[in-house]
Amino acid sequence: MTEVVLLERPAEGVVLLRINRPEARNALNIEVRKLLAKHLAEVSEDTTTRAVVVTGNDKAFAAGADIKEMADAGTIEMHQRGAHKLWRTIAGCSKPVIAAVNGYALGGGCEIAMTCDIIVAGESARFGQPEVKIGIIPGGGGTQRLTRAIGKYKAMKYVLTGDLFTAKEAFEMGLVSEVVPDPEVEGRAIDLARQLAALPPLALQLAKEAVLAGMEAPLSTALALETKSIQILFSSQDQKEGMRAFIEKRKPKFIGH
Ligand code: DAK
Repeated sequence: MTEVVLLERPAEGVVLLRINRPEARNALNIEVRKLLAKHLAEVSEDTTTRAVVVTGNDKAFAAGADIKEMADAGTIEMHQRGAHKLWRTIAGCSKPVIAAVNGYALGGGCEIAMTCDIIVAGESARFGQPEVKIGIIPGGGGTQRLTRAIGKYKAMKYVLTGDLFTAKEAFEMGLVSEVVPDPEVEGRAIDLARQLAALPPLALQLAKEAVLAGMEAPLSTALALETKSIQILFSSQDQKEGMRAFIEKRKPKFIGH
């Protein structure tokens, strides 16, 4: 049987997770969701992995949850399938996660991209939350993360109409970090991951936590969290090494604690 999520190591410290159901536009069936969650939980714990790239293929990052698999499901079955756990695992990954998006990122696919920390999109990528067209609403964070990323009135338009939007529009609205030519998406995401893999992991982890937790908190609480986080880093060897290396005009060698 074909593995529906492939794990590759394209560079030192970098893990690439490739959703691999091209015949179904990478629709997220239970198996894909379980494997993605499993790999992400493992790389979160693995000290040799410093950054993660999640990608699909040239036609689809992921066209959403597998409609054929859920069409006849009832409430209790949907609850027991625990789909919501996947998005939580990605958002909770302690390493930086980069989405490399070519083709369609729709519904649950767009929601996966939005739980990543950085989104690199190809020029022809298409994003959207088209769930209303099949009688549901975004259920993997789309009503909330899209609204926080692009604001109420744009998010409301896309959530209510189900219309798709382009990579350029996504970039202009603040949903995408970078737009590059389609063939360069994966390479650019790996380059970014390699760049992150060379940086002190504790600093990256605390920076990610401060941004994400801060987004949910009042400004004063978020600023206090930031202050505590920077203070904690002064106990790390990587902080001593980074600053000494700067002063001694040499390249730092980070060890991860
Ligand atoms: N599910 C299942 N199969 C899909 C699929 C999907 N989402 N998307 C595409 N496919 C399949 C097609 O059925 C077709 O299969 P065959 O007919 O060859 O067997 C094959 O992939 C190729 O698709 P097309 O022929 O349609 O290819 P096109 O290039 O013409 O169009 C497209 C690509 C992506 C625009 C189109 O396939 C499309 O509109 N797909 C559906 C997009 C969509 O509606 N996505 C939202 C799904 S709902 C939850 C949390 C989250 C969710 C649910 C629950 N809980 C916490 C409970 C998430 C829900 C969703 O994402």
